[in-house]
Amino acid sequence: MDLLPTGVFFVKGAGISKDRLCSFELALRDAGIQRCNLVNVSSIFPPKGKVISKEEGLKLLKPGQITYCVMERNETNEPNRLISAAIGLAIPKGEEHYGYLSEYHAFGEKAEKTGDYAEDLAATMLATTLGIKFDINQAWKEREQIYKASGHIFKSMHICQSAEGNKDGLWTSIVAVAVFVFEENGEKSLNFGGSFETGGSLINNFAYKDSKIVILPVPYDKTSTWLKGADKGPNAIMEASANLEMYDIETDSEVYKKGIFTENPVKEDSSPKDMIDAVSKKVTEHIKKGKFVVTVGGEHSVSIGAVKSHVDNYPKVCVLQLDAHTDLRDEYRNSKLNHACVMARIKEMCPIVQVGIRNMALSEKKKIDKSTVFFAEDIYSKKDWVKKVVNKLDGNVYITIDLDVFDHSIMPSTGTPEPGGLSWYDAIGLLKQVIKEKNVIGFDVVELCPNEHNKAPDFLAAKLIYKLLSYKFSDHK
Ligand SMILES: [Mn+2]
Repeated sequence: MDLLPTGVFFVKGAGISKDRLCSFELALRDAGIQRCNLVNVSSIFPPKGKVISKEEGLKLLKPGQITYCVMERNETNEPNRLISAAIGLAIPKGEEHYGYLSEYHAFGEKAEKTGDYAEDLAATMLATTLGIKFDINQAWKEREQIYKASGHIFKSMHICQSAEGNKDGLWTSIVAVAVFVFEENGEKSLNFGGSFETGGSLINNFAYKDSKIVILPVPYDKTSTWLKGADKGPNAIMEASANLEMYDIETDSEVYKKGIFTENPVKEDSSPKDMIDAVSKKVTEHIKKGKFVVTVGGEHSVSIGAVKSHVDNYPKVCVLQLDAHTDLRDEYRNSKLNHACVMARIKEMCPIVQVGIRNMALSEKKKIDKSTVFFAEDIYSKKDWVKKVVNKLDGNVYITIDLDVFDHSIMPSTGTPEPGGLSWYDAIGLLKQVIKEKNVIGFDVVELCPNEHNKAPDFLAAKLIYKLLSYKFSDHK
C-alpha cells in the first residue's frame, strides 16, 4: 500500500458542552471531520504535496475512513479563559525536499499570535534542515524575510482557532487540523518501472536535477469529438509503465538510468488556450534546464503547447506527426484549438511531415502538401517509405504521436479508432530510423482513451514511450 499523501487541507472548529468529550466532538463537527477515524501523525509535509481547499478536501473523505492528520487541540471550563490552537506549515522550493507542519496551543493569547508562533516553528524547523543561516533571537517577522529571501522556502502559512471559555463554566474545545489526503487520479507519478522493485511506492526514483528526461502528464479532454476519456490516458499509461521491464533487449540498455522524472500533471482546463499556455510554460521551463521533455496527453490539442515551446527554444524545428487524421481543419465546432485543428496550428509555427493518414475531410485535401504526407495505404504497399519520410525531415525534429496512427486491432483505445493503421513494427521501425539519423528534441504521445477491460493498449503506449527513450538515449545505434 502506497501511503504517501498527495497533499493536505486545513480545518478548524470550536464546540461547547457540559461534557468535555462532547465539546471535542462538537469542535470536530464544526471543522467538518467528525465522520472520520482520525489518526494523529507527526508532522512532515510530503515532497510534491499540495495544499488544497477545505471544500475539495472534505469531498475526498468517506465516513469511517482512517484519516491521517496533524491536530492541535485546546480546551477549558474556566469562564472567559482565552484559548487558542494552531497548525503551521512551511513548504520548501523544489519538489525533492519535504516540508514541516507544526502544532502549538496557548492560553491567554490571541489567535494571530498563536498562529504566527506555529508558522514560525514550522519555518524554523524547515530552515534548519535546509541549512539556512539565521539568528533565533530575531523576531519572527524578520526571520520570515530571511527565510523567504534564502530562495529555499517556497511558502509558509498557518491556521488558528481561538475561543473564550464559556461564561457559565461549560467545556469549550477547539481544534486546528491539517488533514492528509491521498488523491488517486493523476496524482501518482509515472515511473516507468522503477520504484516498485525497491520500495513499493510510486515516487520518482531520481531527483529532478539528476534526471535527463521529464515526463509531463496533461490529462486534458475538453475538445474531443467522439469518445471521451483521454483525460484518463496519462494515469493509465503510468499504471501500465509499472509493468515494464526496465531493460530493453533491442538497444541492450536500461534507459531509466538516465533519470526519468515525472512532473505533476498540468491540470489547467479553463479554456483550450489556457491549457495550451500552461503546457507551453511548463515545457519551456524544463527545456531551459536542459531536460528532454515527453508530454503525455490527453487529447491532441495538448501538443500545440509542447510544440510551441520547442519551436521557441530550438533553431529550425520540424514536426513529424504520426496520426490517422491530418488534423488540418482551420476551425472545428467554432474552435481553432479543437483537437481536429492541431496540425493547422502547428503548421503555422513550423514545417510538418504527416505519416499514417487514412481519414480526412475533403476540405483538408486542399490543405495537405502531397510531398510531405504519407498515407497509410502507401505505407502498406511500399518498401522504402521509411527512408522517404526521414529525407523529408529537416533540422531539429519534434515528434507528435496520436495513438490512432496504430491499427485499431492493437490500439482500440482511442477517441477515434481507425482501421488500416500502422503495426507496432512499422511505427518503431520508422521512429528508430528518425532518432538515429536526426536530432530528435522532444516528443508527445496523445489520445489514449483507456478501456478498463483491455489494458494492452495502455501498455503499448507506455512501452512506446520507453522504446523511444531507449532509442534516443542508448549508445547502441
Ligand atoms: Mn490527431
